[in-house]
Amino acid sequence: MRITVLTGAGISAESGLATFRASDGLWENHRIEDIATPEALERDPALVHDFYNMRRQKAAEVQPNAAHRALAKLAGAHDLTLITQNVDDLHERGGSPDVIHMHGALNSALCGSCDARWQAPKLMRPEDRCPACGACATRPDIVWFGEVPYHMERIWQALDEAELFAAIGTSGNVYPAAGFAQHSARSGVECIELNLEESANSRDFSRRIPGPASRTVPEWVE
Ligand code: BV8
Repeated sequence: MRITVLTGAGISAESGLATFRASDGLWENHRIEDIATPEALERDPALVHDFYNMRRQKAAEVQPNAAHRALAKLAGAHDLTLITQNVDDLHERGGSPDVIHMHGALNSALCGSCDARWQAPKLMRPEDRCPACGACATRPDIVWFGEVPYHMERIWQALDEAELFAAIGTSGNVYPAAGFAQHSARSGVECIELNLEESANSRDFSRRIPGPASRTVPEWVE
């Protein structure tokens, strides 16, 4: 069966990574919408680098949970397209072979000048230089608010061609990801939501499986 899955911060919550809602969308009294923007990097590069250095460090310290591992198992039994809004690498470390990071990845660095990408160091600093062009324009390889998400062509195609769409651990607040269920439903795809609580777009799903992902996802995959 062709299955398309979208995951959000909720799938990594039980591994110990804070979700955006749990932290009230705040970090050191800054709204995340105010840090996760190109303007924030311009205004206060040290603050933005610190925010991502802290999250890169934390993501390296935690382990994938049963939900990540269950999706890796699903990939072995079905034609699965796994799309994640998350920037951690827990899907990969949980065994998923092909993960579409639509909002980028903590372990990747990007040159704002020549678009080169490389493995991000543990700590990125404003004065770092691009290894390819030497410009002092390095940034986390993350899609910020106001920027175009990665791999959208492949994502729209996977949403149209799926026989089943499942959203796991996302509050449905950020677009275009929050519109994926509606998009798939319009193509006649069955949409299910596995989430701890109601999300902003629960009404877009024909079925909901409430509860913690580390229990609901392995049960659903079974
Ligand atoms: C774009 C990387 C154009 C950064 C992120 C007005 C209306 C509509 C849209 C807009 C608007 N104004 C502006 C926009 C566009 C904007 C947007 O949507 N803004 C919002 C605030 C309204 N979007 C953009 O700018 C995007 N770009 O639109 O470009 C375009 C459009 C289409 C096609 C091409 C181009 C780019 C947005 C990307 C921002 N970057 N991440 C970083 O990580 O630092 S967003 C970030 O927050 C996440 O990636 C995710 O996408 C989003 C929400 O996070 P969630 O994953 O849902 O996590 P959250 O904490 O919110 O929820 C967790 C859920 O898990 C909860 O429901 C909870 O109950 C559940 N849960 C908790 N524990 C568990 C659990 N579930 C199961 N088990 C558990 N144990």
